[in-house]
Amino acid sequence: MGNVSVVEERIVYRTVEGPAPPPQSLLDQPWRGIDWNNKKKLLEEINRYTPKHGEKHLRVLVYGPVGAGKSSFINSAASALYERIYIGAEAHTTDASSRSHTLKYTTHNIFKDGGYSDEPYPFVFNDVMGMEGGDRLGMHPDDIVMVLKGHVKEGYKFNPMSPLTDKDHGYNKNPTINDKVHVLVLMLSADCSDIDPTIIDKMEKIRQTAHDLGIPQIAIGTHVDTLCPEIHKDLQNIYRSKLLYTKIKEFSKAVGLVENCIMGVKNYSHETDTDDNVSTLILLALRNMINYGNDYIRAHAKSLK
Ligand SMILES: Nc1nc2c(ncn2[C@@H]2O[C@H](COP(=O)(O)OP(=O)(O)OP(=O)(O)O)[C@@H](O)[C@H]2O)c(=O)[nH]1
Ligand SMILES: [Mg+2]
Repeated sequence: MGNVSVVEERIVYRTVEGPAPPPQSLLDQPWRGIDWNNKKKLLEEINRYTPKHGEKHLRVLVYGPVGAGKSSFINSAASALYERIYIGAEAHTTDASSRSHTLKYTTHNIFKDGGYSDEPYPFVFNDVMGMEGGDRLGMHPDDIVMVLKGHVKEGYKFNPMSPLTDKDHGYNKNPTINDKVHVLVLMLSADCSDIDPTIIDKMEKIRQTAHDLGIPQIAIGTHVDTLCPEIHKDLQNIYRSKLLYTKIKEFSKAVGLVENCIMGVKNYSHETDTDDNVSTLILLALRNMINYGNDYIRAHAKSLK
């Protein structure tokens, strides 16, 4: 009898209040706090980094699936620092071929004084070919391992069918601290379906090598604006979006990184001028990369030389 009255109560409630409201797409409170007025302080912190342990620069390697936004992120970091749009690393519209557009191993410098100085910042980015599912497509995981250890010469053209060997012209026999990677960044589009399991397998080898070398690893979820309409409407909703919250949990499980090593960004993609909210998230990611890289170099300075 008791159960029946509970059911009746619910029926009465629905009748009086109307249909149940649609599930909210925003959390009441952000699950990660962001100071949206922090841009100036972030710029100061980034400018403060100076190499102290024998390195000329700190090297950040950006890898991930085709079209994730690797080249766009490098351009966005420069745009945020220059406070104007920069389009140096070739980013491309995603086309039907879904093949990687970045084929060569390229180091990108960002220049001081809003890009007007010829003096580069003491951190560089490497853009590599995108990863694809299957054995013979996209960046080979062995090539990324070569990059991590500093064995790949500038301008080397990756070949998915045959990874670099120590016999090749593009092989750097004696890498210095400046050739080696100090921070590994996995770039993933938040606005994509599940990551291809064969790509996850390839990532595992890279992740394990970086782990064995002690290289800090972070993941960046791009395309947050196309994932969630609430983020598209207002980027400050990024850590209130239930969709992104779920996505970051999925990423964390799939790629084996703890949630505080996963950040969301919206890359500059169609804009003709910079925006403080977009730049704040990019600079936060950049500031963390520099701090983690600096910690790593300090701890491993002897073995890196
Ligand atoms: N809306 C939106 N578009 C983005 C974002 N990041 C990148 N894009 C767009 O996504 C497309 C692919 O970006 P790229 O930077 O070329 O991607 P990639 O990872 O370098 O790709 P490959 O070098 O071909 O492997 C471009 O059209 C970019 O403008 C983002 O955060 N939001
Ligand atoms: Mg690219």
